[in-house]
Amino acid sequence: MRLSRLAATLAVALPLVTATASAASSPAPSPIALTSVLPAVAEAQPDPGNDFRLTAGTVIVGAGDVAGQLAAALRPATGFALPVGTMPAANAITLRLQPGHGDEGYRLTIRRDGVELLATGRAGLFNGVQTLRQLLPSAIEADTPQRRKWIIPGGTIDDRPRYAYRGTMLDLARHFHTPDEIRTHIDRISRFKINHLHLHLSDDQGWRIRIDAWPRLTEIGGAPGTGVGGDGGGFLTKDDYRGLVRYAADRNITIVPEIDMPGHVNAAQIAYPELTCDGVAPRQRTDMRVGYSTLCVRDEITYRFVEDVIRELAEMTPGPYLHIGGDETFATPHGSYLAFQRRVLPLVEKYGKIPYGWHEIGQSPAAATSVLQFWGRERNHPAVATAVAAGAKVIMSPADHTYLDMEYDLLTPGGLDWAGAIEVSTAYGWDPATLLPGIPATSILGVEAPLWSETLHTEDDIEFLAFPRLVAIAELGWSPRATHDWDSFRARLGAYGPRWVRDGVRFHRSPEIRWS
Ligand code: TNX
Repeated sequence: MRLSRLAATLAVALPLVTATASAASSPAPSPIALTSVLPAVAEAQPDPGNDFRLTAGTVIVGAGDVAGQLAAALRPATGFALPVGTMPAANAITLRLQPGHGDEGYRLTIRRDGVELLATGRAGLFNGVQTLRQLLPSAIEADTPQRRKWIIPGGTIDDRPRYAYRGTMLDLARHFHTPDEIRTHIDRISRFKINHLHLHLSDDQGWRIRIDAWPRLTEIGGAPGTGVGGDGGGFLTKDDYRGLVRYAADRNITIVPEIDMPGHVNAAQIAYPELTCDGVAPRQRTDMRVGYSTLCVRDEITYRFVEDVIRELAEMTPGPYLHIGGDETFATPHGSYLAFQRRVLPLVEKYGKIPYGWHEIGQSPAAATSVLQFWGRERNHPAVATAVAAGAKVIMSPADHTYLDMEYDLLTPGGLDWAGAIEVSTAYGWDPATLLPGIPATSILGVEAPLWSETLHTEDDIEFLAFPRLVAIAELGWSPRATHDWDSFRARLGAYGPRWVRDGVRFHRSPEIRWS
């Protein structure tokens, strides 16, 4: 009942782009506008009256696995067979590779006689399919008159990303989340063309990835009771991790592993007291304080440990980046921090990966070939500017706009508040290109929204804090600057609500949005 009322509201509230089409002609116009997609598409040319209607006879044509993914996504809702073939056909959605659409871009042409999706590669096809899914009504429109169902609005979309890197982070250290929960999260985020998932795999409380050369890291650091407040615990086996890498890749997402060092290492030092300068194991810590632990920068064993960890992580990570943390090292003297980075950043390159770290690594001259993740709230950052001038690249994660673990407001449950309350308009209201003065556009790889897990326990907690704010960050990262418009964004977001309801996503019903 409630669902069908939502659906009815959705159909009425959305602008009827095809309203001018002849009412007498069949099919009836789509209730969805070509421009309603999240994140906003780069270019759209509606062609009212040229809508495509998906029917029991529609076929999907395409050689690769994305055609199968599209069919699998549409079958449950429509109840149609949607066979997948490789021979050209009528009444078809055709996926085809064609050069000229960029690494992740695509062209989608929707006409009465068929739909064609063109892309240079698999990533573009995947992105085009996400767009196509949003152009179909959501399955909850059960009482919509049959003739209005499964209509895709006519026209052409030419779309491509503003930035190559559009990420989010999940902290597995403060509260562990199982591979199943991570897969569900991957499903959710991939709908919005997020293409990197950064996993924060170690911290003071726990160590969450198996390292064969140092097995006690997970035997002790991944034991029950190693979450914040003595909760939970757990870790990923190498098979778990490799499985997640593949699952993510199928959804155009690259996993970015992080081991945080030289600070945030209390769990590692309990497992291996030789990683402290005095050789004494520290006590277990499951509180939320930061900045008190440090590796022993002058000891050679530290670098044997770090190299083993980097080598084993690099071996199971096909993606280009390996994140070595580097934040909040209040227990590491400045000179020691620089000495540490001088040895560790090149180790990442030795194993074929691009060194990536929180922006503090920018203090090191060795960071010139690294990627800095800017998480600050200040807007003038000389060390970041110097590193960028020397060649470093930047990913923008300003805490006061992108931190998904900040509370929405004083009333919503969960989240911290040190970077302020972040409602949807705050997450949306900034520009990665101009946030830091003096950083040239060519040095910015993209955006990432981190989700630290101090206050997260369940999958619902993840979803509540991530959605809808992550979609705001996805749009800043994907859509051209010229399309950014709060009123347009909030209207499209409001119309998306019923899809999250259908998918069982417990999103924050922000009072800033008029939800359908
Ligand atoms: C700061 S931002 C941290 C994390 C905490 C987070 C909580 C950053 C690089 N470090 O250690 O989990 O705040 O919001």
